[in-house]
Amino acid sequence: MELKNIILEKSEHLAIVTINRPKALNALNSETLKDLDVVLDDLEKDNNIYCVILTGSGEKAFVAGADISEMKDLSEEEGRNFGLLGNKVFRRLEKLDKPVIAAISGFALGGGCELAMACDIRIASEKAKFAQPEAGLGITPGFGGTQRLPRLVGEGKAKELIYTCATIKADEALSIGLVNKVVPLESLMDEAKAMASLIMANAPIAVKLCKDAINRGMQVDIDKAVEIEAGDFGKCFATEDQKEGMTAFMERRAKNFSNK
Ligand code: DAK
Repeated sequence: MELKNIILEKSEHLAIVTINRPKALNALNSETLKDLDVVLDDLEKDNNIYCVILTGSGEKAFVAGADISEMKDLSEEEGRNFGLLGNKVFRRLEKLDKPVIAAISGFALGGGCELAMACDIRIASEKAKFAQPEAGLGITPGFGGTQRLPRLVGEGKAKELIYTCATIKADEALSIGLVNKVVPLESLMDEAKAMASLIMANAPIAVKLCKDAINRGMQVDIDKAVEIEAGDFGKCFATEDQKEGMTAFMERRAKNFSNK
């Protein structure tokens, strides 16, 4: 697997994916999106990985958006292809059968904010800044911003942010529910790893099915959503980890999950 703009590291059950184009503040060009696609192929197949942290290299930016220098002269067809590639990759990330924590050091703008929103959980440093500046560039958010932002922060706030292109700081992002937690920059990765450890202490298949139930259930009405939940709940009873989790509770001993 040869990656040009992404570093993939694995340690025990944790994978850390770092977008690594610091000279362009980690802006997403098509090369980087293709790298991410390859990384997702790998993570999808790797049953030994239970949780993923997605971050940007350097302290200044998580991702400063889609690459404006690449987008500037796109034709309509090229623009559509770029958008299709980005949307395909973001959707794969959102549906990955492992939880993904975005660790956001600095700028998360445009496609960067959208990438963070395609993750399950967002932890921001106190220096992080968020915006959807697309309307100021003559475009609409194209990697899911018009859809995921209102689902996360509500329609009114999403419209305000998208129409005004306002940049907000980490504390405001926390207050509107765009991020889960704000931490000092120095402890960003430690905090992300600590949250990953809490997640990885639980039964991986159950966590995966929780993600599936939440993601699919949020897109349908409540009657269908509880059917989805019941289906995923049922699947747990075909796992060894359900027996182990409940037996360990009854026997008052530590559980030992096997991801089976
Ligand atoms: N693209 C390309 N290069 C970028 C970049 C970006 N988004 N952001 C920064 N850079 C580059 C700068 O050009 C500069 O490169 P050099 O000049 O050194 O070669 C380097 O990174 C450092 O940036 P600055 O010199 O500008 O650093 P400052 O500290 O002065 O400013 C900044 C930092 C983050 C405030 C500023 O760089 C900035 O405003 N960047 C652009 C932020 C932005 O507008 N992002 C949103 C991009 S639009 C679509 C799908 C998705 C999208 C669109 C369509 N389709 C469906 C087709 C998504 C669109 C976006 O994300």
